[in-house]
Amino acid sequence: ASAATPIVKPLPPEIFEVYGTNAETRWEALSGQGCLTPVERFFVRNHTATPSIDACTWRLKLFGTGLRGGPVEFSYRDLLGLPAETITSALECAGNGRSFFSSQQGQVVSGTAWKLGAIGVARWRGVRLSTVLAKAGLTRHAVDVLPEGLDADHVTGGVNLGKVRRPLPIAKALQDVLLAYEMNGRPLPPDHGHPVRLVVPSWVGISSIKWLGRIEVSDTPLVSPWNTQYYRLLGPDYPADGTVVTRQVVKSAFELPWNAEFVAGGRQVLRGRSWSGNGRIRRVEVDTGAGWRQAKFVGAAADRGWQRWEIPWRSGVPGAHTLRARATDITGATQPDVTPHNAQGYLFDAVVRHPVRVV
Ligand code: MTE
Ligand code: MO
Repeated sequence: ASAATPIVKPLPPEIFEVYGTNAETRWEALSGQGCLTPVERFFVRNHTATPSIDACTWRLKLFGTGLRGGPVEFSYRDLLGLPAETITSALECAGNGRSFFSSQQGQVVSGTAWKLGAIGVARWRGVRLSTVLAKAGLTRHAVDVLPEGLDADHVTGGVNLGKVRRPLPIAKALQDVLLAYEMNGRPLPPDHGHPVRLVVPSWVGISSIKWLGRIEVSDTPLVSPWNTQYYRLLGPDYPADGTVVTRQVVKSAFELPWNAEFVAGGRQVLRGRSWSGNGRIRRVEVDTGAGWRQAKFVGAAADRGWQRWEIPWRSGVPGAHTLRARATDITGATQPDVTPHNAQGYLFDAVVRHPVRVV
């Protein structure tokens, strides 16, 4: 792919909002969709551009001090021959909701100004990372793995940070991480990591390395700019070198455009979705201007996906109105009114004020 087309799939403006090499899903484009995000509507976050990789010549190489022997390689066919597993899991950028630090809290943050569309939920099929690690000769002394992408080096501010890569503690690597080769029942599409990507459930999107090429397995802790410089909570409220970002937080969104229009006095049903890296959603409340009311769940609760919900609303007098949704997950974590500031704008979990117009 050339620099002019960093994303391969079509990006219709009614479905995506595009920022350079990244595209977020418009929430109104999920209205009427089921619990999975179709590939054609799934957000894309590319540090550079989507590479074109031939599954027939592709190899995954594992190496490092956490393995008993030398490097081990797997072909695409090798992976297809190993026991497969299918999971439903959300994939969400750590910076999803970042624009609200500025628009709701008046705070300065760096990074892509996502609204709430840097999330999707898919069915992922592949091989457990634990299976591949065991086959490669994992020792008891391994502490970290470092998956690395085959896309171009990431160059920022004149500095080459090398291949996109981020260490994962061995405990998480062995728990529920998948080497995925299918998304929603089809081979993984180019923009989402063809032929094989990592899917790290409940953790921030940067963990789920696309276009996987190599995995270092180490008996000493590993670092990369994506866990030292980026994807840390930095600022006065945090330790001097920040806190590493891992698990996702609880969020909610309405399946409505910004400034959606409603007819005065009309009766309608408002729909939305809530999700959390801590597990299933327990309760969702909605405020349309007259206090919090409990929303009704639609469909089964998903541990690693999202909870769809709906609530009736009789729109009032003409003018500007604000809709708010607030979710609580199984751990009791509830969306706060304000997210503590961090310089790079990660993990925004505060209740979002969604503007609508009654006409
Ligand atoms: N992996 C590689 N190799 N290169 C990337 O640019 N972006 C990461 C992650 N994996 C990235 C990557 C980030 S920041 C996110 S949020 C997710 O992929 C996005 O996955 P998607 O584009 O399939 O939605
Ligand atoms: Mo991300």
